[in-house]
Amino acid sequence: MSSRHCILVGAPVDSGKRRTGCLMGPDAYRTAGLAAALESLDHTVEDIGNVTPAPHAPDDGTGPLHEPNLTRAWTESLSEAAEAAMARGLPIFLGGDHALALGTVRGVANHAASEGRPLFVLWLDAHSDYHSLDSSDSGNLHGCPVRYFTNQAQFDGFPPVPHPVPPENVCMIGLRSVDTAEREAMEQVGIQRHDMRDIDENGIARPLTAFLDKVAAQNGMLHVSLDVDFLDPSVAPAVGTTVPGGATVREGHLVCEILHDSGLMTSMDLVELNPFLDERGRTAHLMVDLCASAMGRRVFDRPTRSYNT
Ligand code: 6HN
Ligand code: MN
Ligand code: MN
Ligand code: MN
Repeated sequence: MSSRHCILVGAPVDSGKRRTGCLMGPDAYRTAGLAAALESLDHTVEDIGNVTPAPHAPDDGTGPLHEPNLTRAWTESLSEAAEAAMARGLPIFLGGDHALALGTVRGVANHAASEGRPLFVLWLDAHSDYHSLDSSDSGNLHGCPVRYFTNQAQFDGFPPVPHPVPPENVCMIGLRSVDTAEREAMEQVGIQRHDMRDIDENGIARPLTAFLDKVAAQNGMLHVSLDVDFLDPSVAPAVGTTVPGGATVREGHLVCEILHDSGLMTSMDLVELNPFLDERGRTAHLMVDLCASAMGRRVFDRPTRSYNT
């Protein structure tokens, strides 16, 4: 990948679940040296600071959903920020919990449509985040973004998604905690889903490169959403929804290195980091290192598969 203009967009969303702390995520990434890491790879970096939620009525704490008004307000403002940043460079959204993807993917999809190109989404996560507002048992909206941006259910009160991502354009890797309602709903659509067993048996490169081949063949744009809990909790403890048996440090880097070599990634979310749960910043540093790999950090140059030929 040649030099890019990276736009750091702080998205301190903490309304997508009950346990708080993700609001500190953007500053943890800054403290861990994300901008300097990207600059050392010859990218230009612009940190636009933190987005704030659109005006909204306060949540009254009644009803099955946790903070729907605030999450809706984040969806509106992040969607706008994402669309604007896409027009100027490669946005990296510093979360914030995964509810931020309701907004970021909506906005990125608007931009892709304006370019007349299809959008693809790579979802790196222990969870499928495919709940509708009705199917969620927890009422936590960080478990809902994929269902929302693929337009597979009504999200009453949320802004409509003008350019939904087709389910066939979504690839999930790292799954090991999928609720029954999510599994049943996913069986109806063509999302590519790779659980940890799949990765154990086949390796992580194979499903990824198959997906990237598809993105390249359609001249697609690619949004990558990296949830901290994609990684094993032994190496990435700073997340509220740990699930054992996750990706190793090397599997994480390999995904990011292959992403870089593909030259296909056009935007990225770093989500669910809860610095309050971290150990001396190690998870924040690992996420920064993964982002650096996705943006070109490597030990040696190597001949790579060619995409977009
Ligand atoms: N995440 N499926 C669970 C729920 O509450 O809906 C967990 C969601 C986790 C959300 O990974 O961003
Ligand atoms: Mn809350
Ligand atoms: Mn998630
Ligand atoms: Mn997760």
